[in-house]
Amino acid sequence: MTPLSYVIAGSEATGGAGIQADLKAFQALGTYGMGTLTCIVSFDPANDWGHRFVPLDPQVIADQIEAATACHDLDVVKIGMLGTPATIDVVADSLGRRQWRHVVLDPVLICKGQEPGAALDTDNALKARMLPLATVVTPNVFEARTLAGMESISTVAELAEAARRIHALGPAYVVAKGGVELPGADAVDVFYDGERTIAFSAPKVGDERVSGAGCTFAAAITAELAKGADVLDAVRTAKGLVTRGIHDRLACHTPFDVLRLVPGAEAVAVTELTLD
Ligand code: PXL
Repeated sequence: MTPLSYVIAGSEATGGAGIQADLKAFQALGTYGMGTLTCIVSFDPANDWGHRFVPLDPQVIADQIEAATACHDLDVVKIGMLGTPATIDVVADSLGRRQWRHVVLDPVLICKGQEPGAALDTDNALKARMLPLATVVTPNVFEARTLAGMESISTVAELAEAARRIHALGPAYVVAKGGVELPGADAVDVFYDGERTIAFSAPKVGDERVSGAGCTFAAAITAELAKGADVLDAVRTAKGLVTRGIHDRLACHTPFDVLRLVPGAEAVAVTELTLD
């Protein structure tokens, strides 16, 4: 049977992040991809590439989810940028209408250009309504800090503590991404499933953040889960693919490069270490 990968996320008009990145990852991993749009982000070249953010009408989001789920037998979904409490409500309600084998949540929190007040409401709604539905959640350091309620995260041990706290909020699997935010030669992600704490590492590729890495990581996990992989194998594959894509990054006129998936490129080897 054809593995089906489904994402509910925003459009990022330059093609680096958002649903554009998700669909590329779905295709690269040999799955049939489909997507529901929640919002449209257009960077503003005249304003330091800040985010111009337009949410879609909640009914339009509900209609898309209805169409996708009626057309295909879906059991795995990735949730990317939602952006407003109203969007979170409609997505949570729609997801709650059926059984999902996996809901992979990339808890995209802040978006430059949004009002901080609105962003706080959105963070709270995400925590209250989406975290309990998620089976896998993939916060970066900033998101892990916010969701876990920690002052700072600057070591792998603190990242592991954040993963444990987030696990207690609902998701069966937490993958907290250290990326370039933690010191050291390697980019370390910490996996926690209530029993095992496992560090996945690969050598850092420079010290700058690359656009699209977080989106591609969660999308790759989703595609592997759609293919029947278990979560640990899916995370390993996703990290190898994303690290390769960071090596193969595309330079552009934004101040940051974007991840690029080159067809046929071999995944980077990932090291695994059980902690505690
Ligand atoms: O990388 C986070 C992200 C996700 N989704 C959309 C985005 C961004 C960042 O720009 O625009 C739509």
